[in-house]
Formats: sequence, C-alpha cells, structure tokens
Amino acid sequence: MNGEIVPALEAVGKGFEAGTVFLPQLLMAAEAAGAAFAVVRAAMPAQDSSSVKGPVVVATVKGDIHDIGKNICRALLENYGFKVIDLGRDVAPEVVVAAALREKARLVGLSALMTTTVGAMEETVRLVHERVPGCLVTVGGAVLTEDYARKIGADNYSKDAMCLVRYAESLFGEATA
Ligand code: B12
Repeated sequence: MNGEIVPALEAVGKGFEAGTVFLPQLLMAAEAAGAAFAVVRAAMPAQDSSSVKGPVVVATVKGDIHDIGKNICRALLENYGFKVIDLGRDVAPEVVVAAALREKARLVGLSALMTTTVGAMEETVRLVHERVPGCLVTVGGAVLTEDYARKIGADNYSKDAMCLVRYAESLFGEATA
C-alpha cells in the first residue's frame, strides 16, 4: 500500500490539482485503490480474539468523504489486536462523542483530508475532550501536520497507520517492534 498504491493516489491527486486529471478519473483511481486494499486485507492474518485491546473509535470527520486512509488505519489496528469501532465517513462531532461514551473508549482517531474539513476536526476534538473524560484524540490525514494537530488540541498526530498502531500500543500496553 505505501510503496505503490499511496504514491499512485498522490500522483492522481496532483494531476487533479493541476487540471490534468478530472473527477471521474479520481473516482476510478479511488475504486482501484479500494480493490487493491481488499486483496491486501484478505492476505492479512486473522485477528487473535483472545487478546483484544481497546476499543478505538475511528471516523472521517463531518463534511469529508475520504476514507481510504482511515480504512487502512482500521485494518492495521485490528491486525494488531485492537477492537475498532468504525463510524464511517462524514461523521458529525456529536456522533463521535456518543460512540466514545457508549463504548467507554480511551482513544478516538479522526481523519480529515481537506483544508475545508479540519474545522470539523477541531470541533470534534474539542467536544470529545469536553464530554468524554479521559479519552484521548489522535488525528491524521494528508492535510495535517504535527504542528497543526497541536494547534487544534489533538493529543497525538500520526503520519501513517503504523505510527497510529505504535501510539495505541503505548497507551494500551505492549511495545510494537
Ligand atoms: C482518492 C481521493 C478522492 C476519492 C475518495 C474515495 C474514498 N473512498 O476515500 C474521491 C474521488 C471520492 C474524492 C473526492 C473529493 N476530493 Co479527493 N482526493 C483523493 C486523493 C487522490 C487520494 C486520497 C487518499 O486516499 N490517499 C491515500 C491514503 C492512504 O492516504 P491518507 O488518507 O493521507 O491516509 C494515510 C495517513 O494520512 C494516515 N491517516 C489517515 N487518516 C488517519 C486517521 C488517523 C486517526 C491517523 C492517526 C492517521 C490517519 O494514515 C493513512 C495510511 O498510512 C487525494 C490526493 C492526496 N494526495 O491526498 C485527493 C484530495 C484529498 N481530494 C481533494 C478534493 C478537493 C476532493 C473533492 C472536493 C473533489 C470534488 N470537487 O468533488 C471531493 C471531496 C468530497 C468530500 N466532501 O469529501 C483535494 C483536497 C484539497 C484540500 N487541500 O483541501 C485533494 C488533496 C486533491 C487535490 N490535490 O486537489 N477524492
């Protein structure tokens, strides 16, 4: 995924920005990436249910329908033995809060891929901190940086799914090599 599929999506994204790639092609690229990921997913070893950690609530924030990166995060977390509650995409802050309370989650992961949706991410971080005591929020997505994550009040920024797994392991115990 990191070596071929993600760079391919980046190239398509750059073309879209430059006006050489159009929305239908962007959609086709996303579909192809989803299909490739389904193959990778099927080849991953099954989760060992005797050592379930978490739960971790994940969502793509309100107004944002990009979910390929979030889905990779979910799959990798599950692969490392975490129970993941995936709320999907375009998820309102109140829905994230309700799920975190219901699941007694200690960690929420939010994804945003557009400059226009980091506002919704900031609002979600604020609401989780306000209404779910003791719950930490980690954020990710192509438009985010460590600095920006700190600015919107997130507890952690992970540049990719593996960094997220390491962060989750540091919270729930067990070091990842
Ligand atoms: C595929 C894609 C689409 C697909 C999405 C399909 C899907 N199911 O996700 C489709 C075609 C539907 C789409 C639609 C649109 N898109 Co689009 N899209 C992309 C593209 C090409 C790739 C995104 C992607 O999947 N990357 C691969 C994944 C694996 O990377 P990732 O998400 O960053 O995830 C990794 C890390 O960031 C991190 N991570 C991600 N989430 C999380 C969460 C947590 C908790 C953590 C810790 C880590 C983490 O881990 C992941 C794995 O390592 C990008 C270009 C780009 N370079 O990003 C544009 C891009 C994001 N899209 C863009 C735009 C503008 C749109 C549209 C508005 C287009 C339109 N005019 O309609 C719509 C958005 C509609 C909406 N309301 O959301 C712009 C955003 C510009 C901006 N800066 O705001 C981009 C940057 C393209 C561009 N250069 O113009 N898009």
